[in-house]
Amino acid sequence: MRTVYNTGHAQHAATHEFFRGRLVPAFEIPARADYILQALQAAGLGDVLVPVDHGLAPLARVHAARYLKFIEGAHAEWLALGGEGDAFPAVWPVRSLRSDVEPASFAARMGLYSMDSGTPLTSGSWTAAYAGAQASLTALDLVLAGQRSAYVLTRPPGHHAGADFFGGYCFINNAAVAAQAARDAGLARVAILDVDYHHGNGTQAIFYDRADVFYASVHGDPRTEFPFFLGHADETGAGEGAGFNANFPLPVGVANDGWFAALEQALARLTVYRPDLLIVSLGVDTYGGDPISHFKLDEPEFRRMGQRIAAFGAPTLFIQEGGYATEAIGRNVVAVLGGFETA
Ligand code: OKP
Ligand code: ZN
Repeated sequence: MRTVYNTGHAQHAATHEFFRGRLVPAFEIPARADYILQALQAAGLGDVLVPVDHGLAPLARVHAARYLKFIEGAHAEWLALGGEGDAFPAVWPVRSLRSDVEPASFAARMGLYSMDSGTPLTSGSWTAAYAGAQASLTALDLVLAGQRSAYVLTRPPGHHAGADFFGGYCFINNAAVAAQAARDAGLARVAILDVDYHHGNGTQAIFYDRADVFYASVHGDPRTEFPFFLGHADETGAGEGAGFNANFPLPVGVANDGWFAALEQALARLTVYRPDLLIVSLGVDTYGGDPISHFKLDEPEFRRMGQRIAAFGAPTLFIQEGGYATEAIGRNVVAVLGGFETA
């Protein structure tokens, strides 16, 4: 399997994030991708390619133009106002406040275009996130050209980013950009299988009223787990998209067989859907050793995951999302991809 590697990922390098009212060392760090790259190369998984620039237009197919413009220039605005280091939002347009009028204030726009205070916006966030979307589009091209699969090694992740907001460490929704590009290339049905520990609220929301992109997710129950405000089982799609969204929230502590039982249910839905392309939002933060997540998957289960996804039988684009047990992330990702390859 070929990998497209976001060589610009390290431009997004936050040192700290807000957690329980304090700045703590960031979890979503460049070393994550370094470990994955090392493990891929040690395993001899396949060629590692660099992204081909497809421009801004494919990003603008899923993100609002004013949002992309804001993210591109946000850190420079922050510095111009005397901000130091990474930028964080502090005020949000919650219920009863207006989000249709774009404020002039930078602080207000930071809140308008974000969902949490846990996502540092750094000097290189835009560069890294933009390159990640390009890597996703480049890998999609490989699959469209007939490859059975491809893997996007990128960070920051994407699945929490909505059409016009960042959050949950995410700025550009790579899976959504790739799914839309696949549709634009003529594929009739695209499925996104999100196996990250966290529900991909951004991906779900982007395609919620559409039947041409099915979103299915197995994740920690939002009653207790981030992103808290989306990801319940009763979210099944709306309008033309009714019946094309499937959530499988699981309680904290779920281990191997409990997780795979939910995966079977998700895949059963996708089997009926018969997608022309399967995009896997590949978070390995379901691992028992993950420092911010609470499932208990053992290392061998990641191989089983890859084998099971291969058995689904669709052309498959893996896109890296979460996974914060940094020293184990490479082994877990390679196990999924290797399991897929040998199945
Ligand atoms: C991104 B992805 C922990 C706070 C958690 C948000 C988690 C985002 C996970 N200190 N903040 O889905 O892996
Ligand atoms: Zn996650």
